[in-house]
Amino acid sequence: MYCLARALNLIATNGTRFNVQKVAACGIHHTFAQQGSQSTARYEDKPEFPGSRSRYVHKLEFLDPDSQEGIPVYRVLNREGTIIDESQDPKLSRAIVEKMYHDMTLLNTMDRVLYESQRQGRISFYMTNYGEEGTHVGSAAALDSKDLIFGQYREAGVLMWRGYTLDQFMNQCYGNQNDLGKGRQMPVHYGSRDLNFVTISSPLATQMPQASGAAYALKLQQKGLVAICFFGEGAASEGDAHAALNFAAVLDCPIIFFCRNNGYAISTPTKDQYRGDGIAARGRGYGIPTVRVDGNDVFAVYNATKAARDICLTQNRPVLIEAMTYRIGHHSTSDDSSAYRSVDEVSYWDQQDNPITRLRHFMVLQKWWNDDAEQNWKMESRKMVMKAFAEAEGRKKPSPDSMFHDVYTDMHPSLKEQMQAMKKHVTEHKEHYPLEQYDKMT
Ligand SMILES: Cc1ncc(C[n+]2csc(CCOP(=O)(O)OP(=O)(O)O)c2C)c(N)n1
Ligand SMILES: [Mg+2]
Repeated sequence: MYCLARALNLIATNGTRFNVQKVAACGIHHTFAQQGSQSTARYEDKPEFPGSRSRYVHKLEFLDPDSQEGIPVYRVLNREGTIIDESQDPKLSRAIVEKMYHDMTLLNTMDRVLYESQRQGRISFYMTNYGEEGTHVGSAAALDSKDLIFGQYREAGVLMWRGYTLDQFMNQCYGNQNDLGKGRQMPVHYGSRDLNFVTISSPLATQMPQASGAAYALKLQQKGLVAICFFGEGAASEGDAHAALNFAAVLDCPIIFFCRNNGYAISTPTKDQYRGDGIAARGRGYGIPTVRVDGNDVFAVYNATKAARDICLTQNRPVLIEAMTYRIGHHSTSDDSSAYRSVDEVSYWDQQDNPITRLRHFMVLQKWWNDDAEQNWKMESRKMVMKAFAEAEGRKKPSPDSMFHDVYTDMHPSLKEQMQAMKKHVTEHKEHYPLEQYDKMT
């Protein structure tokens, strides 16, 4: 009734030149469609539906994603290590580039040792990062060290860049008394309050809505910081991924969603995961600025992350980066990827499109690196890894009663009772427990 009255009022005051747009917004525009060709044309110009921001068309056409070209892949370095377009050179100092290379290769060496140690039954589980080193180091290098990081699990290089030490990696994987997580997590579930890296959660996409919420908090605090959320293309199929992306977009949160598209979710190849143009194609649907980069090009990842961070802070909105890469290792030590992909496929990425090799080519061209440097670094880095490994293995496990701590600020009486019962039992039957491997009970 209100709309009709308003429309009639407009007719009374303007004759046939009434404000059609306003009337149409009330939902009764059909009543006036015949009032004159001039006004009909005007109000049919633009759909007025809530949330609509396009135009009317008069030809029936479906949007066919298959007829559109895929989103391009941004790249700075070619496979031979040459910068393709000088204007895209991030102009990083020799020290920074050397740190990038050191971290990428150190990660590789650490992976090899820890993978083998799981195979020998010394730790329970491990996940390697082979092939994805460029996505880790390129993104981490472009962040402020106070930016808050939410990882999935295959981002050890990000932590390494931040300063998580070999000792800390090893202590966590061994769950020993020096582990920051006090031995309460599976291996590779790292976390560090000091380094602003939120502890890894196994259930896929757990970190995504948490990261959006944290980014919202960062926005309210106005400290000039962003959150970055790493996730795999497989995790992007979770409902939580949708919630995270949509909330961040609608609430204008300063967050970088960094998707590592490595071709597989365990044994499921991308062609069986989605029908569209990868994860980047979803950015438009959420209204999020998006870029797809060559994840095996550490400079491209660096430039994209740096620019994404600027967008987050200057425009107060999320950005989506899809970094294309390849998981060269098995999914984890619980997986044998030879059951679902060929050796040739894996060795192609390892030999022909490897992020470490590409960066090394660049450094050699700059005369910053050579075979001698490579040999020396290989020996030195392996020594560092083996030292940390041996020390972590030799350390005791946390005391058995430590598992009762940190649940409540003041221990709940029922929990206290359970702790006493456990202590009594273990003390009375100590011949069945390898207590010498554990820190003393309090
Ligand atoms: C909710 C949930 N479902 C299933 C799993 C088992 N799972 C662990 S990793 C993984 C694949 C994830 O693939 P992707 O996100 O692409 O990461 P990638 O391992 O390739 O780095 C699956 C299915 C899980 N951890 N959580
Ligand atoms: Mg994957």
